[in-house]
Amino acid sequence: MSIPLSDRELSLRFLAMSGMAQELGELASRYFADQGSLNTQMKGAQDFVTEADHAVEVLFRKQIAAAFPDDSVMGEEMGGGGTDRLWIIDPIDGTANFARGDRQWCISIGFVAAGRPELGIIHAPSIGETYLGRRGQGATLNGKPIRAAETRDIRRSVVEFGWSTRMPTRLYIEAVERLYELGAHVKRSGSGALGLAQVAAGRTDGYAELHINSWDAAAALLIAEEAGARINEFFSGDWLEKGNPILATAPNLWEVIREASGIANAPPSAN
Ligand code: LIP
Repeated sequence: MSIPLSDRELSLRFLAMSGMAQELGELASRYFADQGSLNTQMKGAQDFVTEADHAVEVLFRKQIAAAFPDDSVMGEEMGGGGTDRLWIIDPIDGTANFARGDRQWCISIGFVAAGRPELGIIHAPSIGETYLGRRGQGATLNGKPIRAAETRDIRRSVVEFGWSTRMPTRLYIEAVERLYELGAHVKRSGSGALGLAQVAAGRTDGYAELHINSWDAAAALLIAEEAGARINEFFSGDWLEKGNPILATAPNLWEVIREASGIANAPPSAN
């Protein structure tokens, strides 16, 4: 049985996150600025990985080994596994954007203790935004408190619906059509973490995706919840290894968006 982290141990990690993300952001931004030399590979259709993804994750692992040697790391590019003190990183979320010089990308880092996220940071250096959240202590954007939107009318809403080849495109198109028929405006930015952060900041009224990976979502979903958004039970079943469907909405629009998206509140339990 693991010993629960003390408030002081969580605080030390929370205080360290911003500095670590800043250093990682400076490294990523150097690659981003040199698009002509950026080495980009394809993991599958519309699934990109660049040398920056790998370099940022390598540096993050060095940061954690130095600062918190007893903690574990799970990353999109190098894998890893769960203990009770687990860092989850997507080194570049929105890689397709990053690889084309589009500024909508970020570094997403979550910290999980006893199976649930306690801390999260979304650092987007190209757009000058850093989102932070700590369970029970709210969420901020560039140090200022943020809250989910109060929107009540779906015909005034903006909903982001993430897409990937991990799920049938037909299901995606049908869900998007249902939202448009209700009067919502539907968009997609290509970064699930930034999309969830927009819900936390009250700039959009929902983020939905039929499947998303743990490293994309762990930090941003905690931030959205701490900002007062309604979220589905993403952190259930085998979420860490297999991901889950995801939904985060402005509280007044939860039912109508959940219904139209086709995303159940409780994702499928572990297989
Ligand atoms: C992205 C996710 C997004 C999904 C994209 C892609 P990546 O992560 O943030 O939610 O729709 O297909 O998976 O690959 O840029 O780290």
